[in-house]
Amino acid sequence: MTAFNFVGNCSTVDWDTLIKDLENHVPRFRPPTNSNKNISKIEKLWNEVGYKGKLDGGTAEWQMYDAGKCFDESVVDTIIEFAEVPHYTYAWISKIMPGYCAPPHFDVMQSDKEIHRMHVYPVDAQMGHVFYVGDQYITDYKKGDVYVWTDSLAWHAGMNCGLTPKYTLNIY
Ligand SMILES: O=C(O)CCC(=O)C(=O)O
Ligand SMILES: [Fe+2]
Repeated sequence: MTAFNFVGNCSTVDWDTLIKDLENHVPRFRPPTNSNKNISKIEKLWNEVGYKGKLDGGTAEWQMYDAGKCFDESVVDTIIEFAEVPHYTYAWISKIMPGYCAPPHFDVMQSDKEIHRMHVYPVDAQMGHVFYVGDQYITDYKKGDVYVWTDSLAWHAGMNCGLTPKYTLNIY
């Protein structure tokens, strides 16, 4: 069984404009600093093995641009229609700057509906942009490529050891 399946390339979204326009919005920054006492089990694991958030002088940082706030939700509607998925609950574009990562984790999302976990690449594959789900990696992809995950709770991580910002559209 594979961790995710390729649905196809969705070229009806203006990906270049979407990414460029994110610069006019303020993202949420993750993870919070370690001095926050309510750290999760996963953040404890990160600390144990040596990851540190950027605010604590480390290399873990990813930014989240939420659909409906930082970009138009119609983009997500286009994707789920393209993938023949009935609904979504959450969607954001993650951005990881060169030298930073989203350490291994799984996302537990609160929803009364079934979660259809997907990810979409808004930019063609670039040198040093790493993303894995379970034991599966994709290195050769085009902007607009849509993937549906087999297990919405799969472990995954992203790392940017390249020279340009790394973007992913995450849908739940
Ligand atoms: O952008 C990435 O590589 C990972 C982002 C991610 O896992 C998340 O936002 O939950
Ligand atoms: Fe995630």
